[in-house]
Amino acid sequence: MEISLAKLNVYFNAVLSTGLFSKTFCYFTLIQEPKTWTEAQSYCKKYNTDLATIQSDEDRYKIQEIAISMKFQDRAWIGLSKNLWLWSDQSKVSWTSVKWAEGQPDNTNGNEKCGFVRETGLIGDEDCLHPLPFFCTGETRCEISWISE
Ligand SMILES: [Ca+2]
Repeated sequence: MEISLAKLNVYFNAVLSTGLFSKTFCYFTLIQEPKTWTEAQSYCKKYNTDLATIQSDEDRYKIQEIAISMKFQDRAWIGLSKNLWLWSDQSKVSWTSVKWAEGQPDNTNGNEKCGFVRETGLIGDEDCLHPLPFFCTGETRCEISWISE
């Protein structure tokens, strides 16, 4: 059976240990249960990861790949927030490598201090208390399944 990349679902746990699949498939994990930004960050950290950092074409491609495979068409928190716009791990944002969605950031009501990513891999700002699905980074919660023909 041939397994195409587009049919891979990225999910939870240990299939990787079989050695059948590349680790790159679990670069990010999408958690579909909506949480506030802070709750989402805590959730990722509980599994020894962090909210996703998205600042390269490869990162954007991974987001798109996961979104397609999980039929996800929404916004999801990533590890971006401002006072000074930092990633969740406190590293600085490389603004040349961040790509905003059209019309973003718009800081609606002056209250959008956290970053989300769309299924396109492009990012925007939103009220941190707004519950959204979210992307964790890291490899501790990865599982791969696929749909056969
Ligand atoms: Ca916004």
